[in-house]
Amino acid sequence: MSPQLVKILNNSYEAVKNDGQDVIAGLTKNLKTLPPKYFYDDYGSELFEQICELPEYYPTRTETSILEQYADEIAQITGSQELVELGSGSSTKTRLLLDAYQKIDNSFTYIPTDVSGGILKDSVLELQEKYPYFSIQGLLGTYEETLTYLESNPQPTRTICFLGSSAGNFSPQEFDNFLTKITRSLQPGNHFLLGIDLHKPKEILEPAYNDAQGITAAFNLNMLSHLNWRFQGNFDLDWFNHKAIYNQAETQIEMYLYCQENVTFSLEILDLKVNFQAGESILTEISRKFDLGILSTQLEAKGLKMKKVYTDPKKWFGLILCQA
Ligand code: AVJ
Repeated sequence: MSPQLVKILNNSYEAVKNDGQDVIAGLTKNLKTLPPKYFYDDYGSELFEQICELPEYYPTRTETSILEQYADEIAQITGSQELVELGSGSSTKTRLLLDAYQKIDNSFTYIPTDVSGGILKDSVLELQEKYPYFSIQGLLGTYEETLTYLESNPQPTRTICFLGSSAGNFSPQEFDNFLTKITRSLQPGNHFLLGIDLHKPKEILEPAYNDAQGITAAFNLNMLSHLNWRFQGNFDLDWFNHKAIYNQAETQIEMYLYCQENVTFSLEILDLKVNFQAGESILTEISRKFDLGILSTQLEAKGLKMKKVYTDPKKWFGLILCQA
């Protein structure tokens, strides 16, 4: 058993002081935006788990099928004694990797990391029962905080995995910065396993983000509830509508919350008032769809050598194994 189930990375003075500055920056822009990390309070993480089960939402299912086929090979190639997962959520798919590593070696450390404390603690407890010989240490914090921590705690056989195409939330510039931080968190020989969503027709993409049951809509709107409790806000969710569109030119899904009235809301803790015109929107998420060729050039440029690319028969999703 690890001494601490979950180590809290985001309670330093700097982290607390900076909390919400990104909300202020996003909501005071001409075209309003909010960072996707605010989807994931405990309820939002639960809604995301439900999204993963939706008939229209193909990514989780497709990535799982790839992992079912190749987890053993990935465990063998990497031979890692430590697996760090960024944005681990419930760690459901990761169990396929953990099972594979368990076949090789019991002295193994799994480090799930997330911004949502509830789901992280629950999954650490569950995993400790399922993998009694593993050492399991949760890290609560943002990607930034986690990668900074990892950089100062190097490990000779580390693998960092980043599944589910969460990398699709980054703008190209943010993705570039993120990859720089990944390489700093890896020693030469360490591995990086990246799951990414690939190009596909709009007719598949748009329903995946506008599901018939309205779970994605609830997930999108929940960001405003999260801001309400976190920053003492008074957003009225009834004024907002969810809509996701596929931007063909940028090859990305864009998720919006449209405000239907002229209204003003405030976030007391941030000392912020926000005016909306009827029809004005907030961009809450981009979900980029990748091209394997372009991505491989980008990874290699960062010193991440592509060792294997796994995909499904329809080439809807990719799992890239790189070595630093
Ligand atoms: C967790 C960022 C990979 O972009 O598909 C799912 C989030 N948003 N449905 C995605 C999401 C709406 C998801 N990622």
